[in-house]
Amino acid sequence: MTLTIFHSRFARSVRVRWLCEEMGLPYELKVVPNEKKFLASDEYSHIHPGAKIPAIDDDGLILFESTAIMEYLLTKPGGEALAPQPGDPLYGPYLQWLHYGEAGMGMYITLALGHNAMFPEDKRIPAMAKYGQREAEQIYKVLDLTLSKQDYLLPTGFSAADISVVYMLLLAKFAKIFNDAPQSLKDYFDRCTEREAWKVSTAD
Ligand SMILES: N[C@@H](CCC(=O)N[C@@H](CS)C(=O)NCC(=O)O)C(=O)O
Repeated sequence: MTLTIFHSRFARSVRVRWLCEEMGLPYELKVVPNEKKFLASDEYSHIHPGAKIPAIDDDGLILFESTAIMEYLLTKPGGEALAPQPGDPLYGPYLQWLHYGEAGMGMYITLALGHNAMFPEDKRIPAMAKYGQREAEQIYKVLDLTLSKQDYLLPTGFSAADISVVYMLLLAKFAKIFNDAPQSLKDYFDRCTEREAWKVSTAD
């Protein structure tokens, strides 16, 4: 039984790896270049035809989309400690935050990342960067409503939802739009990234 994670440093595969580390789930890391040339190659397109990272190969079952992979892996032993189960009153809020990290936050923060930092200077569009930043400020308000009152997104403590959201806050840092975030979010980011599993998952 082998679980392979297709990973590149600081890519969304960090979420998957972090989760496996927290769950104590054994995995093999396949480090791939985060470059279109490789991602669109024949070698990788049978893993992710959309040319993105992450993907996993779980004993022959190939899956992509980081938060979907998380939901899938959380059904394995060790997952219950990091995810409320259906029937639990926190199941709904947990799903909300798990998906907010990618579906609700991803587009805007990625826009700011591209147009503030990642694209070559002559390809950056300031209006797009500003749009991403404005939306990120709204996102920060949403998160602050909860994180100014409790240490983690769920009142019961650290969960997989934090893995999803904290990863996106890392991209907000890379996008240079995290400096103005409320102190509650900065403290939250520091609290979650003190975890050994985070350190391992972002080391290489
Ligand atoms: N919604 C997808 C996004 C995947 C994604 O955009 N991954 C980035 C790395 S974090 C990527 O593969 N970028 C390479 C490219 O777009 O060429 C997920 O959560 O897995």
